Amino acid sequence: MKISIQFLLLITISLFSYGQNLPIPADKKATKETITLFQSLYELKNKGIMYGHQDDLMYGYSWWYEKDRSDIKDITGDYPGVAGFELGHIELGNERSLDSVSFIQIGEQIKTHYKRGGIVTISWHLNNPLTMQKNSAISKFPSGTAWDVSSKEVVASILPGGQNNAMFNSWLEHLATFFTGLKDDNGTPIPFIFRPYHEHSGSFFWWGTNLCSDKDYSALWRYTVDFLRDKKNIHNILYAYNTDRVTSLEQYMRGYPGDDVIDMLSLDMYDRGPQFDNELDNALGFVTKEAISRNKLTALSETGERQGMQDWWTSVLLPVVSKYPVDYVLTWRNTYMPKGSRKGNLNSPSTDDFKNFYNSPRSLFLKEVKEANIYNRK
Ligand code: BMA
Repeated sequence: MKISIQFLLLITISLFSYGQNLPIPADKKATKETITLFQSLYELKNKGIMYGHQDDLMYGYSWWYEKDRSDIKDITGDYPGVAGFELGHIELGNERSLDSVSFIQIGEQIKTHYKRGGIVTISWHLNNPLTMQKNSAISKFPSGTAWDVSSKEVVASILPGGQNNAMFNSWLEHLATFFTGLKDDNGTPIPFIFRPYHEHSGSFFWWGTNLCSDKDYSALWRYTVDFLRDKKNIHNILYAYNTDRVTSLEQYMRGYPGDDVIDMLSLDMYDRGPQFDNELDNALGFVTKEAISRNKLTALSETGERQGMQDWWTSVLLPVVSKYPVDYVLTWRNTYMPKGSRKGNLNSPSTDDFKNFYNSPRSLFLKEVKEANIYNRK
C-alpha cells in the first residue's frame, strides 16, 4: 500500500510538472519564438503528424511562382503544415538555387508561410568545396556538386587547418547573411529547422558515411553551429541531425555531434519495396525512443511512395508513423516539368489517397497547425 501511494504521488508530480518543465532548444540564447516553436513541436508530436512538402510554395508540376499557389492546396484546399526550402548554391553567392529558384523568392515565401502560422525547414545541398575547384573545367554532373563523392578528403579540407577552411568560411558567411535576413514584418527573426549535411548514413553526398570519419563529420556539424550561433549570433535555428535508412540505433548515432548542438533527430527513408513498412517501423522505433530520452524532436524528414502503389499514404505511411511520436513527415519536391516533358501528375489514384490522408484526423495540415498557435503559447 505504501509503495502504491508513493507511486501515485510520483505520477501526480510528473503530470503536474509536465508542461511547466518542457525541454528547451540546444541554443541557450534561442529567441522566444524559437523556444516556443520547439516546445510546441514537442507537445504536438503526441497529437498528430504534420505534413510537410519540399518547395511547395515555389513551384509545382505545372507552374512556377504563382502567388499563394501550392500543389497540395490545389488538391486539398489547405497548405502543408511544414514548408521545405532548399539553399544549395547560396554558398556561391548566386542569385538562384541549384533548382533555379530565386533566393529572394525563397526568403519571401518563408516569411509568408511563417505569417500563415506554418513551420519552415531548410535543407542545403552545398557544392563539393574540394572537387569544385579541381574540376572547374568539367561541368558534367555530379562533378563539383554535393553528389560528387570522388574524394574522401573533402570534410577534412574545410575544417580548421585544412586548405579549404577559408573558402568554407566564406560559404558559411553567405549562409549566415541569408539567415540573418529572415525576419517578419516587425523585424523579429523567423524560427526555422535547419537540416544540413543530411543522410550521413548513406554515401551519396561528400559528407556521407564512407566519405569522411564520424569524428570529422561531427566536427563539421559543431563547426557550423559554432559559426552561425556563436560567431554570427543567429538564435532562431533549430538544428536537425539526419540520416538515410538505418537498421540500428548504433548506425543512426554514428557521427552524432552532441545534444548541445542538436534539437531534432530526423530520418530520411523512401519506400523502395515491400520491406519498407518493417524497416520504417523498426527505425522510427529506435529513433523516436532516443529522441525522447534526449528531450529532442523527431521527423521523417524525407519520404516518398512506392512506385505504382495507389493507397500508399493511408495503407503504408500513416499506419506506421501513427505508432510513434513523430513531429512531421515530409515528401520531396514536385519537380517542375515544362509542357512536353511533364511526368508529374496530380490526377492520379495516389492523389485520391492523398485526400484520404488529408482527411484523416491524425494528419495535420496548415489549418490545424495554425489552430495550435505554435508561436504564441499561453
Ligand atoms: C534532390 C533532387 C534534385 C534536387 C535536390 C535539391 O533530391 O530533387 O533534383 O536538386 O534534391 O533540391
